[in-house]
Amino acid sequence: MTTLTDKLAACSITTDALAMLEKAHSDGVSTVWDRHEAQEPRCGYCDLGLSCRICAMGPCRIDPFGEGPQRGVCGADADIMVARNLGRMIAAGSASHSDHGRDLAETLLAVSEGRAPGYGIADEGKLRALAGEYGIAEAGVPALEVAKQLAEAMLDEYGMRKGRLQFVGRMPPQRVEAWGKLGVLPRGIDREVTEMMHRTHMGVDNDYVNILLHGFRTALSDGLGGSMIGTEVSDVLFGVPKPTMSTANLGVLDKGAVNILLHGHNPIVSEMIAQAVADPEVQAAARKVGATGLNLAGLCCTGSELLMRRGIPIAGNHLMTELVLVTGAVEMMIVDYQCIMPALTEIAGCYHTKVVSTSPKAKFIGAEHREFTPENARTLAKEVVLAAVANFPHRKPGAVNIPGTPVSQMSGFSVEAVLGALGGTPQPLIDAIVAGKIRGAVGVVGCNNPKVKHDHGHVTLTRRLIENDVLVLDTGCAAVANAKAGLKVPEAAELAGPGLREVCKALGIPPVLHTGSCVDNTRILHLAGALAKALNVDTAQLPLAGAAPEWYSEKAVAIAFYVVAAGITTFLGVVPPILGSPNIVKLATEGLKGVVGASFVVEPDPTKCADAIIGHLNEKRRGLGLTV
Ligand code: SF4
Ligand code: MSK
Repeated sequence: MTTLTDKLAACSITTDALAMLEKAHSDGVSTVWDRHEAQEPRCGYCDLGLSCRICAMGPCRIDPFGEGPQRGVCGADADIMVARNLGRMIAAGSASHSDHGRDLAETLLAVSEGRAPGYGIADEGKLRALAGEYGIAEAGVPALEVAKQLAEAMLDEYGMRKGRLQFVGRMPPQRVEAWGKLGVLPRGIDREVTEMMHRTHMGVDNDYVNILLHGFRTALSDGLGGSMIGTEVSDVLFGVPKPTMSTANLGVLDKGAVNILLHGHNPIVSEMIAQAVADPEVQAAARKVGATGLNLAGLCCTGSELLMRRGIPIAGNHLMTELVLVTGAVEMMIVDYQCIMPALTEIAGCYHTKVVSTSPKAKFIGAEHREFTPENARTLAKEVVLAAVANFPHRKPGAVNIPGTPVSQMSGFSVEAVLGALGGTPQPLIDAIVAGKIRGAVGVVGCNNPKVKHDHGHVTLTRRLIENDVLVLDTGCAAVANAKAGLKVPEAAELAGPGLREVCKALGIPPVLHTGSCVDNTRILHLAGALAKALNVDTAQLPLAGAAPEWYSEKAVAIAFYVVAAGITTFLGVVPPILGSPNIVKLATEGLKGVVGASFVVEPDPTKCADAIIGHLNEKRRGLGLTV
């Protein structure tokens, strides 16, 4: 008979999660795992991508066993249905990241026009370098004027009518030429997303290959457009991340302090909250209510943004966002957008936690809405933080349980920091790869998903890769998992194979480099482009791979598509809803190799996945004439 302990143990590999799952059970709080279980058995048609509700002649489904209907009412077959569904996932993911990037470009514009008190240009060097990339004359021009021109040029890229996105130039000419021949060079960001929605309307693009090609174009408008703008403008406004020490897991909460959690993706609000917390008046208010002070911690990707730039500790990733509330020690959770489960307000209501939403795009029933704009952010941040302080006396002391001891981590590996650690050029990395000390590099990215034991995929895969001399760059929720497992301190070099260990020790870096949040996967893309250019080869020739062992989000689908479009084979731990179309499965896993020089591999077992990645890196090494 399965006991409760066995049942909970199957949910997560992390001790803080398990402790809070037990507490949730005794507190009568249901979590994402309970809701996941309640959804079983899942709809087999949807799982295979064989259901469609795009129009009112439907909903329709296709029988995968060939006995029932083989076409929807409009005549769509399995290939069209799967391609349309996948295309819409890519469009939604690209739109999410890119809209985040737009908010940053608009904030940069507001700063340049003097409308954003509290914000400023944190890195003028980066601002001027970006202006140079955009062909904006900046020498002798005041920084705010440069910022205005750059923000306008970036915002123009959203609705651009002709040409191609500026950051395409970061990729090697061989790759750009291949995209040109395929007709997938990304044009305006909004244009590609809109076109995907158009093509997947009933009766428009009825060729599954043509839909998926536009999927690449849409995803590239995210990777070399909206997401990359998000990353680069965040660096200009808040600083380019540098290697910084911090901590991770639920132990970062402080029993004596007013605990404020920042959750979501966009640093615009969280940076202002971080400033407000440092205000002496706010600190004095906290002491007045009996707290020792204020304690800020991050969750998910907003957490990564704060961690990378300010060293603010991170409490957890996607599946920890409910469990952190179960500690009973959180006065306030401030959210922006994306990956914020609608269940959070109900769970917060079981304790004394206030949830504050901040974006007009993301409101929550049960949350207090305080809308942040560039103009009001500084004043509002202080008001919101003072409201968190006022909530401290409402804490129920008997309900508080903060599990675990924080684990140390080193974060902050922007492209600039990686190149800085290498002495300013990618050459030492190239030398280490050529010498076989580093077999290759893999981006381990993406979410958690209750279909996978929490953090098991990320940590098992990453450990095996570094043991085999593979340098890992991680982002988002994968990065939190690896930090909690202790893989992101320089001492973790001892867990790496001999070659990688030697390189890490020489440079004083961990074998797993945190490059940021979900939008910051563009840093990995940028680095891949720089490596390929330095070697005068195509990105597809390099010993690189992408991996998303626990992905759930449409944004992850967009990321996977732009990574594969860049010629980098990507390994997925969760099966995407495409199995209903054998033609699309064949195209994704085999056919694409001849088209973009890369493919998708689905391998749910993280150990087998690591071995498959190592085999793939070896094949790329042989292709370059390197030893294996
Ligand atoms: Fe059915 Fe076609 Fe409408 Fe989809 S688009 S719901 S398959 S009729
Ligand atoms: S937060 S998109 S669960 S990585 Fe970026 Fe994590 Fe995935 Fe959200």
